[in-house]
Amino acid sequence: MSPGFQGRPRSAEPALPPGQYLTEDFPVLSAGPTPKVPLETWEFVITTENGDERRWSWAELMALPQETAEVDLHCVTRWSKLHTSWQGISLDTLLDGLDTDAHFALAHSYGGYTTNLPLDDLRGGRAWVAHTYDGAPLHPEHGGPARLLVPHLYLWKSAKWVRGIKLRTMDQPGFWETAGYHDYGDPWREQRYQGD
Ligand SMILES: Nc1nc2c(c(=O)[nH]1)N[C@H]1C(S)=C(S)[C@@H](COP(=O)(O)O)O[C@H]1N2
Ligand SMILES: [Mo]
Repeated sequence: MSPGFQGRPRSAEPALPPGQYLTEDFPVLSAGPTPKVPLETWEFVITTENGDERRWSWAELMALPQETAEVDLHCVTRWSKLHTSWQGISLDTLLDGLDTDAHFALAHSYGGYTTNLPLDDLRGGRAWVAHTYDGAPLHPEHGGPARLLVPHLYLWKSAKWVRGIKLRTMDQPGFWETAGYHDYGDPWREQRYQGD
């Protein structure tokens, strides 16, 4: 058997989680209208389980170290988009030195959307507050001015128009999790719905 005998060599096939298909465009999935968030009043707040707050204005956030991330996106509605390019601030930077015993995080957005995830999943270079997509300011439909980007979980965990993160000792389900979607949402284990 020579490599490439059947055309495209296997190693060049994109790695997709089970049940996903590849898309080249960037679908918009929003549960409600796109909120208008002026940068002058925009802020991002991390609240610990004790009620302590860390708060950043837009200018303060942009003054933090910026990272570039090239990541694959996996939506629970079965589309995946590979090699997307983002810029933003690592959650490692935002959580650095924070005094907390919490194990859970509840992200909340302008407009009211929420989603929960283990605090550990926001650490380790795996999560960003992203404001730039493909070299341009993130389009409002996709979550601009800034969205959470947690690409190792299904995309509903990447809260658009993110406004803050509440650290919690108890796990509290968010919008889709309350509606029956999986608490964790690992695309590689196909954790779409509760019980998966
Ligand atoms: N604030 C907010 N964030 C959200 C959503 C939403 O409705 N509101 N939808 C989620 C879902 S289900 C998906 S698949 C992705 C879609 O992101 P996109 O519209 O940029 O493709 O955003 C997630 N983040
Ligand atoms: Mo979704």
